[in-house]
Amino acid sequence: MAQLPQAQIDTIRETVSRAVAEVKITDIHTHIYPPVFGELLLWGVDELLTYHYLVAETMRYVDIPYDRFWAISKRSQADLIWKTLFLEHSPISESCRGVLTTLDRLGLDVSTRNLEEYRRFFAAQKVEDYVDRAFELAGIESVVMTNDPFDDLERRTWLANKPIDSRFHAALRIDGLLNSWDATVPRLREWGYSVSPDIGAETVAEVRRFLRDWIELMEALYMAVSLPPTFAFPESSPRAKLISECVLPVAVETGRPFAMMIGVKKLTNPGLRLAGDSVGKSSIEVVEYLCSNYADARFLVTMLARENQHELCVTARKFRNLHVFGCWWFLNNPSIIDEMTRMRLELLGLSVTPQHSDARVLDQVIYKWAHSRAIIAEALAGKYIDLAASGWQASEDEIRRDVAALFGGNFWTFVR
Ligand code: FIX
Ligand code: ZN
Repeated sequence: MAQLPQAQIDTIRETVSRAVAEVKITDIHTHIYPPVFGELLLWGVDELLTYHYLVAETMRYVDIPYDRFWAISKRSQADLIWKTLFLEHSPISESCRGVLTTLDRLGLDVSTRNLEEYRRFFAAQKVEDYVDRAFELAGIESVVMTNDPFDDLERRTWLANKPIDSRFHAALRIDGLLNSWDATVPRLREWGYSVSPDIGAETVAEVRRFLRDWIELMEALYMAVSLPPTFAFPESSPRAKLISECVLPVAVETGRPFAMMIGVKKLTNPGLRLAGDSVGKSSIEVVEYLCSNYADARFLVTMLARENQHELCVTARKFRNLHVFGCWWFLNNPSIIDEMTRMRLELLGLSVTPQHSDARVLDQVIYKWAHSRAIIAEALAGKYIDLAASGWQASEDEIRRDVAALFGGNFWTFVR
């Protein structure tokens, strides 16, 4: 294998990083909303600072009782987090760095460390214009939301049939249905679905009706659920029965994939609320079983444990109805994004969606994509350089084609 001249290596690296820097992204999993959803859309510096990732990191330094922390205003929480993580310690963690990348990309002077100055900037923004600005800075074409019909505020907005910004696609989130069935039965009844806890034939039909109704109302691209490391299938449980009798039949009937986000231990430390969730290694056999026994259904899968990543890639090599996506949550860190992306490119080629932002605050799309683009570009460039060393020269158009597939094209092909 010939050693490539450095100039050629540099050219390939530049071509790939330009293609990755310029591609318009479809962000396939987020928790952001268009302004029409009101307070569900979080944005601005105080929301950035009180992101649950930063709450978890702050609580490692401060011994304030959790309840007292949650009782103070968001502004005071942000003050404490800024003081603790940015002023009393260097903000080197990925989540801290993310806040600074965002402020910098917005043109704010990070060197002043002047939180009040940053607050004045955000106070002057009009949310509709700010959505445009954030999408532009992040290079986003559209996002897929996380839409929970069991959230009252969200539910009311959908039932009000307000026009939804077409850059925000919906995903029907059914954690409430699958992970807390008993608590969900009375709500479904309230909404006119005659269901009962024991999931008989009528309940199966009614749950299917519920899913169809909300897929249609939201024009949902997929159904999604987060699942614990202990998730088992098949299993004699309401969750397994609802998946096999309701979710998968409706998925096949409507052509909507079923997205499984597997490996979260909810509220390992309840005092930390959203920041209290943790991770556990999950069984890949469940994914294998579902993909092989429900060949007509399509599965979007991301797993939370680093230990599951290799076997997930190998499983995707066995099942074309499985699409692997994202470096989810505790994996959304540069060293792990790099590791996972290289492994996925080597095992799955370009048939993967390497990243999603999981943005909970609108502004986060700016830093999460700035950081991930750079890491993915570096891993990808290495592949084209290896190819060139064997004499296979990918053209700029071919590279742009491949990059477009990774940052949204594959997803649209899979969901359509
Ligand atoms: O289940 C999910 O969609 C998770 O992404 C969230 O629940 C989690 O809190 C989060 O924000 C991860 O980044
Ligand atoms: Zn999420």
